[in-house]
This record gives sequence, C-alpha cells and structure tokens, in this order.
Amino acid sequence: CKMSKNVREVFRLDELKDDIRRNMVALLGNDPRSKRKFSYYNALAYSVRERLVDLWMRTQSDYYDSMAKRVYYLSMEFLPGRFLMNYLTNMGIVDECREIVAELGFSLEELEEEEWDAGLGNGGLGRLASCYLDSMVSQNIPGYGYGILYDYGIFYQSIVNGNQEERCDNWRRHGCPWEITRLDTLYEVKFYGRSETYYDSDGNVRFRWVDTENVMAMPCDILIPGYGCSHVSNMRLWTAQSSREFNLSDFNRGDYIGAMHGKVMSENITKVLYPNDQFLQGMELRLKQQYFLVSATFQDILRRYLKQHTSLAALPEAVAVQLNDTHPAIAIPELMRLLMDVYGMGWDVAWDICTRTFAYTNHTVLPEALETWPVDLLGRLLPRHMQIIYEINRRFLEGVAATFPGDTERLSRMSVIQEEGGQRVRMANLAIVGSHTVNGVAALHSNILQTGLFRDFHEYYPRKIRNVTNGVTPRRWLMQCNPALSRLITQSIGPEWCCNLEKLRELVPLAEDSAFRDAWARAKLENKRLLSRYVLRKVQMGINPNTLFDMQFKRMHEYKRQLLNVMHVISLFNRIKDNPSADITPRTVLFGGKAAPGYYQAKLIIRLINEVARVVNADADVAGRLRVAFLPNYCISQAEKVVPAADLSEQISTAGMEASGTGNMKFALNGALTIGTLDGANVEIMEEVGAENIFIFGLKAHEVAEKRRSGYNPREFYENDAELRRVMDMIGSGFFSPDERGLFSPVYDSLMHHGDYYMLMADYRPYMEAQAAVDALYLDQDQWVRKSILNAANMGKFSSDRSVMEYARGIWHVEPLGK
Ligand code: 26Y
Repeated sequence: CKMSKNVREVFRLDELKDDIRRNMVALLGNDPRSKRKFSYYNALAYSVRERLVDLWMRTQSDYYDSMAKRVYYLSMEFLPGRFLMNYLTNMGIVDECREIVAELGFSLEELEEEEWDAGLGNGGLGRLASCYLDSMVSQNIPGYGYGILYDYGIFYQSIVNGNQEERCDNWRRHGCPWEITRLDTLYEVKFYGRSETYYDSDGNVRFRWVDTENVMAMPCDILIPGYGCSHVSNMRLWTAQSSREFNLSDFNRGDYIGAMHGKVMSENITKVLYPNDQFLQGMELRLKQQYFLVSATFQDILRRYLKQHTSLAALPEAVAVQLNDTHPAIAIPELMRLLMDVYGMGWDVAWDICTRTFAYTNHTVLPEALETWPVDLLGRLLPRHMQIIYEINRRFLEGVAATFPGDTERLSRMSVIQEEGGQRVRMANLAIVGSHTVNGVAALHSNILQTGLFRDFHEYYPRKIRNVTNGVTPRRWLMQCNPALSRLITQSIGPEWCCNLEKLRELVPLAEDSAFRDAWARAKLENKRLLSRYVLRKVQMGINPNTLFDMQFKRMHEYKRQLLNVMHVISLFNRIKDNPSADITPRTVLFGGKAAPGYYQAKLIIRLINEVARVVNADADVAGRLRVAFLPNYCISQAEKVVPAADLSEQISTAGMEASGTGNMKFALNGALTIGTLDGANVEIMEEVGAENIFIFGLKAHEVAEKRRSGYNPREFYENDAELRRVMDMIGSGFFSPDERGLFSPVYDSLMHHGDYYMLMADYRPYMEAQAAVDALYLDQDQWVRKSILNAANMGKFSSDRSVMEYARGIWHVEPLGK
C-alpha cells in the first residue's frame, strides 16, 4: 500500500529478466539455457537482492546523518524462514515478478520451493525476533538483529516407523544468496586465560584479561527490507573463524598440525544450534556461543558509536540493547568490562551506563528453561566476567539488605549466585539487576512474573517489570502466506490493513453479509485444498477439504499438551466404534512439531500420535469422519501452508505455562477459531474477539496453582469418568502398539502414577465439552464463518507493529525516523 507507483523505476523491473540471465552466467556459472529451477531461484534471488543494496546503504546513511538512537536486538535465535517471497512482498513486486518468471518458463511458487528454510532457532522466541525485525524496519525504527550464523540450524525431522528421527540441516550447503559475507571485518573474541591486576600511570588498580585463547568473529549480513522499502535494515550473524596467529610453542616444536588443531577446533563455536527448546543443558560450548555473540556484537556497537561520539558517557542516548531472554545476558558484565578495563571508567559511571542501555525480555517461567551456569565453568571460560558478576551481586545485595534488613531468606532468593547444590550464576537475576526494564510477553505472563517468579524483584524494583504483549507480522502471516484471503480483504476494505492491522475491524459488519461470508468460505476452502495437496505429497495421505481442519502445530512439549488432543481423538474414535452410524462432524486432525532430541516423553507422544493415526485411518467404520496425521518437519515454510488452512487452532497448554504463544495469533488472524485454555495471550485474544467467538475451557492459572498447593489427585478423574478411563486404559494396555504392549506405559504412568504434573486428567472433560461445542457450531456453517470473520477482524492488537511501537516508546525511547 505504501509502495509508490514508480516501483518499476526504483527496482528497474524492465531489466529484471536480463539480470536473472546475467546472474545465471556471471555469479552461478550456469548455462542460461539450462532449465534447472534451483539455478533460476538463485539467479532471481541475486537479482532481487542487488536491487535492495542501494536502499540499504541509503537507510544506513540516514541513520548515521540523523544520529538516531539505534536498537540492537540480541538473540541466540532467529527464524526468518524463506526470504524470496518476503523480499518480493515487502518490495511490492510479487505480481510483476510472477509475470517475469512465467516468461522464463517457471511459476513463482515452484522457484519459491527451491529455497531452503533458514532454521536458526527453535520456536517462538526465534520467530518473534524475526517478526520484530520486520516491524522495526517497516516502521522506520533504526534497529538491527544480532545473532549467530549456525552452519546447522534446527534439525530436519523425519518420521520413520512412527518415530522422530533427526537429520542435520545443512542449509547452506548449496549456498545462500541472501548472505553478504564481510570477509574484511573481523573481531577477536577471547576465552579462558586469567584476570590480572596492575597499576595504571595514575596509580589506580586496574584489571586486564590475559593469556586468552582467541577466536575471530566474521559478520554475515542478511538484508531486511521494510514493507514498502522506505527503509532496509539487516541482521548481522556471526561466524567463528580461527584466529590469525599461530600457537607459537607448538609451531616452534615443529608441530605444524598441532598448531593448526586449535585453529580448526575454534571454528566449532558456530557449527550447530542447540535444539533444546526450553530445556537447559549447560554445555560449555553453548556458553561459548553466547559470549561469542555478545563480544563480537559489542565490538561492532561500540565501533559504530565511536565513529560519531568521543565519549562513551552518552551511550544510553544512542544505543538500546534488547536481550532476547537471558541467552545473551553475559552482555551485562561484558559491557562493564569494556567500560572499565578498556575505556578506563569507574564502577559507578559504568554501571549507570550499563543499566540505562539494557532491557531484558523473559519468555518462559518453566524452571528447566531458566539459565544458571556453574561458577567454576563460567569462571574458567570468562574469569574477568566472573569477578564482575560477584561485584555486581555484592553491591546489589547491599542495597537489598538496606531495604529489607535481616531478611536473609530474601537475600538468598535474590542473589545472582545460587549457593545450594554448588555455586551457580542465575542469569535471570543478573539480567534483571543489569537492565532498566524487564518485560513479560503477555498480560498474564507478566503478572505471573510480578507475583510469582520475580516477585522479590518486583517488590524491590516496583516499576521495572512490565508487559509487552507479543505480536506477529501481518506481512508474512497474512499478506504473504494467504493470498486468497488477503485479496478478499483488500477488495473489501482497501489495502491499508497490512500496515495498520486495526483496520481489519472494518470487516466486522461484513460478517453479517452473506455474499461476503461465501467469499470468505471460498478462500478458506481454497487454502484447505492447497494444504490437502501438500499433505498428499508429504505423507501420501488423502484428506478431505470439506472436513473440519483441526490443527496443533508447535514444539512438542508436555506442557503444551498434544497428549490431551490425542485423548480427544481416541475418544472420538471410541464413540464412532460404539455407534458406527452416529452423526458426527467430520474432522481432520493434524499435528506437527519437533521434539528435542533428548526429550524422551515428547518423542513418545509423537510415536503415539502416529500409532493412533495408523489405527484410526485404517478403520472402515471411521472412514470419512475422522482422519489423523502428523506432518513431519514443522518449520516456518510449513507454517505458511498450514496456518491459512486451519478451521480450528489448538492452544491447550496448562494454564500459567505458555508465556504467550504466537501461533495462536497467526491462526486466528487467518480465520481459524481457537480452542484453548486461559493461558498466555489466549486471554487477550478472548478479550479482543469476544468470549462468544472462542472456545475456552479448563483450569485457570490460579486454579492450577491452588491445586498444586492443596494436592491434586489425577486418579479421581480416572475413577469418575468412564470415557476417560477407557482412553487411558487403551493407551496403557497397548491397544495402539499391539506388537509392543508396554510401549506407551510411560505416557500412561506420567498421568496415572507420576502426579500428572500438567493436569490433563483435570482438563479432559471440560476439553471434551468444548470440542462438542466446536462440532455443533461447525455444522452451522453460516455461524462458523461469521465467527471466523470476527476472529480475523479483531486481531489488530496482535500485529508486531503494535508490540514494537510499545517497545520503542516505553522501553527503547526511540522514535520512527521521519522520511
Ligand atoms: C537456554 C535454553 C534452555 C532455552 C532455549 C530456548 C530456553 C528457552 C528457549 C525458548 C523459549 C521460547 O521460545 N519461549 C516462547 O517464546 C515465545 C515468544 O515470546 C512465546 O510466545 C512462547 O509462549 C514461549 O514458550
């Protein structure tokens, strides 16, 4: 909508075809007469990218000239997905490009499929970072993403005999045309060694970090075009390179290979993304990755800052650093070290600069996801940082003790150092102490931070912990992934919605217009057809687009309760078997999601889904009424196919455990109805769409907490509910695993004998009832479509444009750059 009519001029579309042919030859060394899709995809990608470089340089000099404050979004994970269609969408040249590609003998869609999805993250946290980059640059907020260019991103999941198998994701093997590698910019990153005291020329005690092992960091930029392209920014991803110097002692002994060995090993730092979502493993290499990101990034930030400033005193006026969870929180002692040891500042001045620079976002309250590092490990890898952390803590606890005299319990809870079970550094405590603002990612979650997890800190710093509800970018998650619906929306209310999602409200009255409802239903059906074809290709299974598409796509986790969904499926199966002529709403239940490779229970649930699917799909009585499938390798590009085709979005985590969820927003934005608990952003989705347009069930967060306190007995539900009992017994007795009767006993036991921590048994019956309401409503297509429209129409709040503006105004104190 913002794109001026002269795109042809700016982007020289008349020359695009020639450029594609030229790049085929000059960059790829291919015969232009070749018909290889992969070559054409690459040649197109280079030809598109080169059209943005000018705009990118112009944006950067705008930032420079205006001396605008810049935002640095530090994240160990980004999940940008594929770039091609995102570039074309934000450049506003999709249709033009489609024509040009057709003239070359291809469809744009087939070239799009040639791109390998960049999976440099695990799930929600990484995707949020990518949505925020899109929203920052689209709203002219000067910002950059900083992260790591892993050689291997999140593993590729295949399903073999019902089990997850992991394959390495060698995503750059065939090159990545979007990367701009800066071979000439290298920073040195130090590890190990020791901290040494010395006296400077004024006789002051100073510290220096010596005898280190050094690794070089090389940046690789990927351009991030804003919507309408008035600004183009970038994310800067670091890769490890061996240092230039040689290990002289080895070398002098004539041990050339020995001297090379360390060099080769040092490049391992950026080899692989840790695939654990919300589960800490505490490996040294992971801590190295974190410091590698932080050290390289701060050298880059300070270099850029010092081009325009002579003193570091004004750093917080020019730089805002957002820590995406605690993963880059070592940045706090790192900036202290730089300011004191390298730039000679005293503690108080340095600390003031630090705390005015950092803000920290928390993304989870799961105890197993909260980072703590053993003091001996951190002290060995980063000895100077360990000293600084102790000093931060000493001064901090002095303050707490002054406010709460004699409250030693409180001191030990708030200490950055955990003493029980061997000393460890609590990264969340460090991040809170070192930041001016801490935020949760949905209203409920931020409340839980204030009154639960970070309660002591909230009492000590009453204004520090706040909320910024997550959002998703409407460009990728509606405009780009759902052309059928986007076209209809634009025809009806004009094109402004994609930069001002609140405009979707204008669809509300159209929900009462039967012609509009028909058009809406046709768009949904078209998407369901496309997905059906994809499912047939991927899992050789036919699904019927006229059934209710019931979808749960997210990382596999016990707290997300995919198992509860399976229990519903088994119950439906039983009902059909008991009464083969029962009048039931035909459903297709689809699942997708990766389990961490070491997460046994999550992998077993994948197996259970596949075994239940095998039984259900093969049953003649069930035919046409219930189908189940697990789609392998859920990733951003798969989400773009799944989300537009959903009728029902499953958001059924145990209340209090899902910080926000962002899949919930994507599905509802594309007209799916939500079945969910009052957890994370579901609460706010309900407020926006209205309680009558969403299926809410189950325990509330405070009830979960109460039950945990007062003693929860899952067996009670088993004993009082025959349908539930039957489901559990089928899982436990091997009904779905006849060749291995005990296969699913651990699933049965976790609910029946190990306390059912996630309270599936308590929520089973309310969930069944909510699902019955879904079935009933789906039979009334007019009402269903009405509610589908009202869902999309009321999703304006969940644009990441809104979230980013809240960060900009309330936390970063940056303004959009005028153009
Ligand atoms: C360090 C390791 C243990 C770890 C690795 C990944 C810890 C956490 C994570 C990832 C957390 C994450 O993705 N959290 C999700 O963040 C989303 C964006 O805010 C939320 O919508 C979602 O509810 C939350 O689970």
